Amino acid sequence: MAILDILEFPDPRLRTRAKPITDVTDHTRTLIDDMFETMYAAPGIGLAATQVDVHERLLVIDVSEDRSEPLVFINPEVEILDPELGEYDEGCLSVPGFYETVNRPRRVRVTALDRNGESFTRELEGLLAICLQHEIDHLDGKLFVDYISPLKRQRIRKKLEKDQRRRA
Ligand code: QAP
Ligand code: CO
Repeated sequence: MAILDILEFPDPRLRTRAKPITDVTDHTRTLIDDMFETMYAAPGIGLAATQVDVHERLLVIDVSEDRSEPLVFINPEVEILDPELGEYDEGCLSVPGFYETVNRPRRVRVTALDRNGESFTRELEGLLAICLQHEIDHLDGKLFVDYISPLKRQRIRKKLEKDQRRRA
């Protein structure tokens, strides 16, 4: 297993649109294991392949208190079940140190492949529904900061660029 490097905003690679996975192979499963290790180490509740510079439609989530419910979604497709929006203070491993309120549909149905390439469908609500939509956004090159005001986004970009220069 390996801890992977996480791309940080405003890295242009985070804007890449990920491609569907045609075959779920041992290579895919190794990536999944590395993504969980990376997410748990961070620590985070969700990680999309885009964030580790792999542009395939794959994401992992664990919103459980005791980190015991790893969920894998490959080629996820989401359907909004309830147009009602809920607000949540979202963060992101690619935007470290910043949290902003984002509104998203509260209830969704997702169809995806699991780590064995088997299709499944689940109805989600609460933090899991929010997190799934946040991670699918990554696969489409979108970040939660795209939903906030340009002024706030600019402020976050400047601060992170400064941190990144300091570390370089
Ligand atoms: C996405 O985010 C998410 O700023 C997952 O310094 C978050 O795991 C979806 C993290 C909230 C919905 C609601 C963020 C860790 C982790 C930071 C994460 C940080 C360290 C973020
Ligand atoms: Co994120």
